Amino acid sequence: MDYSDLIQKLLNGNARAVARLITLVENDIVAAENIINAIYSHTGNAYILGITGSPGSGKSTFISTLTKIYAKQGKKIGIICVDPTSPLTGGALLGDRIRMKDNFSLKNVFIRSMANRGQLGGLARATEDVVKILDVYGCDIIIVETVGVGQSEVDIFKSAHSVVVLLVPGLGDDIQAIKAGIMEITDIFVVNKMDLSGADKKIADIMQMLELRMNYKYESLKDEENILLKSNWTPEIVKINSITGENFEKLTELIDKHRDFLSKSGVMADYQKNRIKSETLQILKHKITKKVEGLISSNPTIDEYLRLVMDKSLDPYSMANLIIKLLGLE
Ligand SMILES: Nc1nc2c(ncn2[C@@H]2O[C@H](COP(=O)(O)OP(=O)(O)OP(=O)(O)O)[C@@H](O)[C@H]2O)c(=O)[nH]1
Ligand SMILES: [Mg+2]
Repeated sequence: MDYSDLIQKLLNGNARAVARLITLVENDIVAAENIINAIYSHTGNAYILGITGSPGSGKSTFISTLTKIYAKQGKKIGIICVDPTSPLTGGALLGDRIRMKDNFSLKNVFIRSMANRGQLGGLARATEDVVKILDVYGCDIIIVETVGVGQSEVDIFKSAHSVVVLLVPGLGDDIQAIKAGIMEITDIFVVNKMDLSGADKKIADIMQMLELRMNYKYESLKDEENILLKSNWTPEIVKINSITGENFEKLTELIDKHRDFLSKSGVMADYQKNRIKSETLQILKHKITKKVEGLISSNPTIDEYLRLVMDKSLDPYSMANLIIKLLGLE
């Protein structure tokens, strides 16, 4: 199919074309390939913010307040709500919230929800593509919000320039919950709901946790995931109130500070290389899996191997090695 008309509209800033293209890259990996191929040279202008926090920590409130600040500065904002656990959409609700508050116009704001509807090539792959479309659409800032914790989030955030994690006063559980994976890639810790008691205690807890982690995180992380850490960015901590907007000035300063850091320290190039590598790996995984699945489902040699494994004259590892040979991947 020819997407040049849609892509031209995208380049002209047509929001309906954005929505159509996003649906295409989400549902059709061949379309995704063609579309990304056509728009890739126009990408690279947006600043990508990854935002996460446990349920109820105030992500939606936070994003709507932050979005309004950026929109007031004349920026165009893209928001992608990624919820791997739910087929439901949070984007409509967020849109309502942003609209509701002060009758704010959504003219320069594009919101999209994504859930794991068995996205071909994975949710992280689809999210990467949506980010690129919003980038080409002309978004200055792209906010990627994820719900939940775990590897899927880490994968999704590999494309973010700055990662912001929301915590709330009280309960130590939220720190526990985000320990794995996300902690190491967090650039700014935000203690939301500073109006509640215990905000300063939470800041102290975060500092303590960071100190503990500093000691061994270098060994525990793979080299390529380590670039930002190695380059001496100490995660910042700030307390805010997302309802009133208190301390948001400080927060946006910290985001700018991290952005400056990335460009001035020369980390950006390494970072970009790392990002392309991990993205390509995702694509390769998908393509190779497809190839292998195709081969396994319709190949007499494989049937023969299967029989051998069933007879116990071959084991599954050896069979896998034979398949790798068959694919010429040795
Ligand atoms: N007191 C106080 N309440 C807040 C603040 N920010 C958000 N809230 C409230 O916290 C509740 C949850 O906020 P949401 O923005 O829906 O949180 P969320 O993280 O998006 O929640 P989920 O989408 O369910 O994961 C709402 O009742 C908000 O009004 C804050 O700074 N102070
Ligand atoms: Mg929410």
